[in-house]
Amino acid sequence: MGFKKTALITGITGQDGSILADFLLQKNYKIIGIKRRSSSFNTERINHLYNSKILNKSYFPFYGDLTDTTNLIRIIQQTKPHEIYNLAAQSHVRTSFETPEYTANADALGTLRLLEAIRILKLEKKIKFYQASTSEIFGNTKIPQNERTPFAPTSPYAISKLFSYWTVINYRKAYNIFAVNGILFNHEGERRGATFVTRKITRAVANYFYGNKQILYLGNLNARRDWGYANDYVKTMWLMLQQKKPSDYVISTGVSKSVKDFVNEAYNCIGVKIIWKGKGLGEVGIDQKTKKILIKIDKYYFRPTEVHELRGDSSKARKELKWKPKTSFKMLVKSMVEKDIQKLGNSI
Ligand code: NAP
Ligand code: G4F
Repeated sequence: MGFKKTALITGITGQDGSILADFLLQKNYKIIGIKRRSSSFNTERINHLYNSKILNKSYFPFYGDLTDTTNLIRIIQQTKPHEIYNLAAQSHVRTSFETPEYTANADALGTLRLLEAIRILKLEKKIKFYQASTSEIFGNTKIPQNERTPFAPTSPYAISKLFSYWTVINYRKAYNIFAVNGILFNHEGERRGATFVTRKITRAVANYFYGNKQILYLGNLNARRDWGYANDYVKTMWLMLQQKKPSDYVISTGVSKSVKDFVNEAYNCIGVKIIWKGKGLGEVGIDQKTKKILIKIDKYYFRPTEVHELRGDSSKARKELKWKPKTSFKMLVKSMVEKDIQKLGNSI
């Protein structure tokens, strides 16, 4: 089978890696995926690719880890990809406060290791490099944030990602590598990890739909995020690598909503109106009809330092990449809730 190009995806078992793989397979790419060894299955999102390996021989998995330099060099040497998408990361902000050293090792040094591997193998002119940067690097700065906004990271995760951001720019300037940062704002979807707030909420709604009365415990309800749809966003990763010149881009919807807005919208999808009572740690969300308490606050989910609001200005991407998001907040929430209802329905 004549492949157009070969793409190496780190983090292929994650939300974005799996969606990007689907996208690139449709573009006739050969996919090299790096996955970690795990004691339990971590390939739920990419199991369908194993079939494409058998049918089309287009997906080739390798065991690897961003903390293991020799393994990264070997995989790149062996596979010689045209494009590398570095999506692997310890991507949970709250967890990064508990595992700061590991987070820095994977999220900061991991990027450096990949870029050094390109240099060591003398592939600077042959490989284009995409780095999964994040709106978290802005921290609590003026809204809306764009490519010119100063950075103020407020977590070990964001600090590690900012190290990677600058490393990409340095390697681009110093060694002429086509390397770019996609500064993506929060993007969610049916494959979102269950510990991120959106999926945590849509799974709770699905449970309630089937009569499970378990209470949903959340942290800061007032944080605001610019939530887009992951399936709209992965295309921009590819677009950035198809430009004539490497450059960094903010990808966002331009609309921010609070965690409480997300909860209201998600329960609304199953015809439940939430009313809020109390304040601070005592605030509760109640089903207006049944008067049952559905949501409570648990201080465990608060972060030592919080980013209060993220809202992106993606004018540069809209103009230069000719991209805009297709999915509204309402459509995103509906799609996630419906998928969780379907999934749970299949399992009971
Ligand atoms: P995700 O679902 O948490 O996926 C992370 C991926 O990285 C998983 O495949 C995970 O493997 C892998 N991984 C973690 N540590 C690793 C290591 N040391 N070595 C190799 N692989 C490792 O994250 P996502 O939402 O798809 O996000 C993709 C990337 O974009 C991440 O870098 C994230 O920080 C960044 N980002 C995400 C968003 C967002 O809103 N989703 C926004 C901006 C930036 P396992 O499956 O084995 O855990
Ligand atoms: O869903 P979250 O954990 O996502 P967060 O922290 O914004 O990070 C995500 O987006 C970043 C892009 O800006 C990515 F770089 C990163 O990898 C990840 O994908 O939390 C969203 C908000 C926060 O303000 C958090 O404090 O929701 C608040 N929240 C309230 N209750 C909660 C909870 N977050 C989680 N995870 N769990 C809760 O119970």
